[in-house]
This record gives sequence, C-alpha cells and structure tokens, in this order.
Amino acid sequence: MALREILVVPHPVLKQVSQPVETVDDELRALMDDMLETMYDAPGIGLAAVQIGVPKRVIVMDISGPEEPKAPQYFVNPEILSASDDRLPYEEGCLSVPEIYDEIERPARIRLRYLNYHGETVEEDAEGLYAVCIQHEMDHLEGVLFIDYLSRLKRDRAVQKVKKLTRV
Ligand code: GNR
Ligand code: NI
Repeated sequence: MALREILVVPHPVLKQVSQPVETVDDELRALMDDMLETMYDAPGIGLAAVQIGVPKRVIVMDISGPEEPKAPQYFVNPEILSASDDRLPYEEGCLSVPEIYDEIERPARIRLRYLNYHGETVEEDAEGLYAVCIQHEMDHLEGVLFIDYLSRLKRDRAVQKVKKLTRV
C-alpha cells in the first residue's frame, strides 16, 4: 500500500469526467487500497480516484465515528437509481478544497447500485451522512466539486484561499 498525493483546486484533472471500470481485478483493488490509506491519512471520510489523479469511477469511504471500528466501503461504477424529493442540508468540506466548509443541500435519501471490492453488484438505500458523502463523491466522478453549488463569488474566494494556502 502507498500514500498518494491528493490534488487540490484549481488542478484541471479534478474537472475531468471519470471513466467506467471494466473489471474489478487485483490491480484495481491495489488502487482502492492506496485510496483508503490516503483517505485515512488525510484524514477524510471519502475519496474519489480522480482526487489522486486517476479518472476512474472508483470511490472509497468510511463514515464510522472516531471511537467505532473502521468500516471501509468501496464503490466501483456507482449509480443513483432514485433520489428523494426532500433535501438534507449538510456542512460539507472536501480534501481537494482544504479548509473551506459550506452548507450544501442534496436529496436526503437515495437508492444506489455499485460494484463492491470483490466486483459483486450491490443495491442499497442511503440516508444521512452516508447519502451526503456518496453524492459528494459521485459528483467528483463528473468533475463537480461542492463549491460548484456556491455563488461564483464564494467559489472564486474559496479557490483563491486554497491557492494561498497551498503556495510554497
Ligand atoms: O472528508 C470529507 N468530509 C466530508 C464532509 C461533509 C461532506 C462531504 C465530505 S467528503 C470529504 C472528503 C472528500 O473530499 N471526498 O471527496
Ligand atoms: Ni471531495
């Protein structure tokens, strides 16, 4: 396993649309292992492959609390089958937009389909933080960041702040 560098705005790869995975094999599992290690190290609760510069439709997540046992989850080629009309506002952050937080509203409940670590198809419902996080991650697969939902003024300020923060 290896730590990978997390790309931050305004890196152009973050705007790319990620490509579907053809087969869940050992090479892909090695990528997912690196992603999970990188996410825990950051630390974060989710990471899309494009955030480490690999534009494939792969996500890792762990929304367990700090006192709970680790609960890694892996999503390959995830799809949203349906979404509720009611919205859940949540204060979001992103490892690719460090130190910026703002409230975003998304569907409160969704039904999901994806391939897991073993390449098996899974269908399940998500709500609460799980729903928020998977939707945030799936936006990354389309080249969309949470700051894209903010006003242009707020978004531009956020990018400027990150540029200043990451300048060396
Ligand atoms: O670590 C993360 N926390 C978080 C908090 C609220 C909503 C979404 C997230 S995802 C983020 C990690 C990340 O940037 N994933 O793409
Ligand atoms: Ni993010």
